[in-house]
Amino acid sequence: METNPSSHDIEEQEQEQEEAHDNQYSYTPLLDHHTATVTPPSLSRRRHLKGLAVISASVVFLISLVALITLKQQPSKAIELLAPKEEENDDLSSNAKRMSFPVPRGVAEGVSAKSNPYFVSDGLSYNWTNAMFSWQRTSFHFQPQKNWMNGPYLGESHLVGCAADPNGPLFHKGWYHLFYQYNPDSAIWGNITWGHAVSSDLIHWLYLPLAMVPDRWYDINGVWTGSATILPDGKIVMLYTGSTDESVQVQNLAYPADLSDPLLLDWVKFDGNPVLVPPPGIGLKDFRDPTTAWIGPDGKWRITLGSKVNKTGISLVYTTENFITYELSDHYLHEVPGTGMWECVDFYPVAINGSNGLDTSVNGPGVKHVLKASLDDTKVDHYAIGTYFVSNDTWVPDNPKEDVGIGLKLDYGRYYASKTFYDQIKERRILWGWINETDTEADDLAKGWASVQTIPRTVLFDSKTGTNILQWPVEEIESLRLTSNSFTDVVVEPGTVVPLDIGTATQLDIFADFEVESSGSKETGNDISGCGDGAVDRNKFGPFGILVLADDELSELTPIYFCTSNAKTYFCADETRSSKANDVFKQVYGSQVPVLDGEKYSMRVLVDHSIVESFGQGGRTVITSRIYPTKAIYGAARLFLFNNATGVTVKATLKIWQLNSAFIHPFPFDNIQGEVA
Ligand code: DQQ
Repeated sequence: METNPSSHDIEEQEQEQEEAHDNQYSYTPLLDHHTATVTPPSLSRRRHLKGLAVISASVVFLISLVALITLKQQPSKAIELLAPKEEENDDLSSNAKRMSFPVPRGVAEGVSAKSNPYFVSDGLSYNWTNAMFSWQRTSFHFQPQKNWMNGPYLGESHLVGCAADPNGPLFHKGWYHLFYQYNPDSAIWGNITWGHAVSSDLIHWLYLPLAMVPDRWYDINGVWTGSATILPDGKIVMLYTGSTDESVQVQNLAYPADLSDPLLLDWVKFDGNPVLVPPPGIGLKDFRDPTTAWIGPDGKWRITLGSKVNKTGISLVYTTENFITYELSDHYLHEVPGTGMWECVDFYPVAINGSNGLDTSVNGPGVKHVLKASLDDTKVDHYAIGTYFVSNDTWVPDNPKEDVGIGLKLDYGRYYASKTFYDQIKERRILWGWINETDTEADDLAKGWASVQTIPRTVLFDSKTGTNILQWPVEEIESLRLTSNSFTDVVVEPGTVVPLDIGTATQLDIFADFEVESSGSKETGNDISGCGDGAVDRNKFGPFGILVLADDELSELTPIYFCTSNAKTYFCADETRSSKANDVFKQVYGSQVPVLDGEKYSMRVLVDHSIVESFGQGGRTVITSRIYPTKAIYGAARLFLFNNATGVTVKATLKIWQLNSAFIHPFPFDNIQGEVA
């Protein structure tokens, strides 16, 4: 098998960095910012001034007084910056909201334009090097194709492409197909086409020619997101949103030109497009992203798609018998006031008991339905579990307090526009999500690419809790496993960091279980709100976990951790010290995770260069981090355990695999023409 063309540069870098590494560990403990806050740098100066005041004349005393007033203001400013004390909220994104409130880039400037609604750079660009940018490219996550060309920053080779929402995933004649929102010309959103790649195992991918490009009046401003439906006779129907020559959002129909082609290379856009235009009362730019269709007992197919009415997010339902003419249901599938425009709605059944996924049309006893919406206003994917009533095409959440958009998030990290499909071969439902960037557009242009797809994850209903789904990396990822290290019952004392000697730590599959020594007290660790301000926020019971992508000096590190407060456990990822660069957005992400009686605290963490996907308690709570280290890269990246609790010892048991790189290349048409079936 061919090796990745960029791996030579990377190996050289790794060697250099490894030689520089002297293996002498000297660790500074993780900082406790409370201490820093209580003892602000100005305090000793204040004492000094007080002393002067005692022994000096009244003029000096007055000066001291002025100084004292000024100095008194400094600590409170520091506290204001550090303390998140807004309303108690399991959702830690409030940390980000404190930082800035720019208006998200919305429809007018291009839906899905790079738009972290919370990030405003201070304008200071980090001095990125080519080696740093190269290292960020992942090794086993799907990324846009490399286009080789001359570029201003990277010399002779330049990577180009911006990929976003996964579109129309399906399995056909031995191949998994992934389509995705793609700008083939630039690393920022625009000129949206459908990129296309195939894989026989969801891990190794072969890029194919673009599937659909914006070339008709009804999609000239973008071939936007859509979904595939496989009909009972094996035909494939693709419905997608087109942005018309007047930027109106319409739904279009496409189908494969040749169903016998396993690669589905050619797509025909239906002559009668568009098949749906915005109905009365719906904004011309608020009508997008049709789902996979499901069939009801009346033999009619249904689709749903996202919209809004004022600030209420809604999902419209249409029925159809032929995918050409449609009837709008007089009910919304669902609506949630205050959630704004719903994008990329996903709707599918899950079995209440059972380890298989369900095809999209399955319904009946023993089945619940998941409704997911991507909230355009916040760029967050939310879901809820409930019951679907096919008689009037409505869905009701099990718990109205945890309704779509106000309750659970699919992923608490950097993640958006996800979509599932049913894999009829392995009888599982697979979820894809888009990991977008948190650096500046200028940096994306400099490195020449943007965005990554998550590792495909299976989705099941969590029959133990009954309140959430479970997400887990597809089993095929295990084929990348190389050597492993095991550590049993590693004792991590309060306030310590323990190195795990596994060598380079940039491509890993980590399983870690933690047991907390009984404290013998009834305290519940109630002085931290959720994930707090990150892993530096301490109480008697935590936080504890691992530090990924850390350098030996711990000058850069990303803690993935558990934290107990108010008798609840939170699963968290703290990016705040992940990079020395200031022009990237860093956030503390996380949420409550159910830990049932008798369960250990357990996490699985996939590290792939700049992407960290973390699964808490078997995938009940998931956090994807997109981070940009400057030092903890190549051979300098290390893995540690940490326990920042003040009062308990934890025991950690880990199994850690080094992971190989996946083979992700253009399809070798020249070599194996005709041998793809
Ligand atoms: N991305 C597409 C839209 C969708 C959005 C446009 C979500 O169809 O609503 O690129 O990221």
